[in-house]
Amino acid sequence: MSSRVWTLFLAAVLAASLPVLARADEDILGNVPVPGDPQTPPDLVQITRADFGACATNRNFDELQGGGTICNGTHITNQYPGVTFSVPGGNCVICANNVLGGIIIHNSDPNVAFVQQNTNVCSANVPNAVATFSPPVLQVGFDYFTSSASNCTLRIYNAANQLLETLTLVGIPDGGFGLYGFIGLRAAGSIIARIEMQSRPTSDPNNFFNFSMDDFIYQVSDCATPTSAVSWGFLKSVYETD
Ligand SMILES: [Ca+2]
Ligand SMILES: [Ca+2]
Repeated sequence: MSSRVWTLFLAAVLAASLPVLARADEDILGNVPVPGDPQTPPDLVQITRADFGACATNRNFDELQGGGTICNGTHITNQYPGVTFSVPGGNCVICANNVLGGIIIHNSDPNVAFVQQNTNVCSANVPNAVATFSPPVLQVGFDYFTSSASNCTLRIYNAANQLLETLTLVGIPDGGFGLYGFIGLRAAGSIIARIEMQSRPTSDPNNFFNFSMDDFIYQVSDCATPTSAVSWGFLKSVYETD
């Protein structure tokens, strides 16, 4: 290797190892807002599945009748108290899918929730799947399974339909199909009334891709811990005989 080539090589290695500076248009989570997505304070906090407590509700979709990619399995809509799922704007649906669930590795089997967003399976490229909470929740998240070179976006709205936060992540290889990861956000209070879920190819932000989600988890508020007085009251009620 000549000295000039060696110098260029070292410069390339150095450039690759330099920290990436935050862009001015990044929010506090390091996400670059999508054009047209206003960022309304206050920002929410990115969380992992470990940040959910024992009182959280997890929907694994595994009790539903699973089907194939054309959504001949159960359509996921209003089966669950507290949360309603929909795909506004066309005939795209969310459905229990055990074919994809069998191919994908990092999901709870048999089913994933397959989210139609693309004209290869439904009528229109629709931008969002929606989950609406009643009552509003403190935090929400889910495992996502996208095509390769695609991302997953989670948008949070309050009951006044104000956009509170947008988080976009790219997963890591699932090994069975595409990319997977967990995406979740926590608010300062129980104000999350609606979320939008979306996957786009990283090369074309104006297109939308079908994706899957699983183990959709939400928590209305911080989980209460029993006090000693409650425990004592419970013990008394159990042991008192007079
Ligand atoms: Ca699987
Ligand atoms: Ca599942």
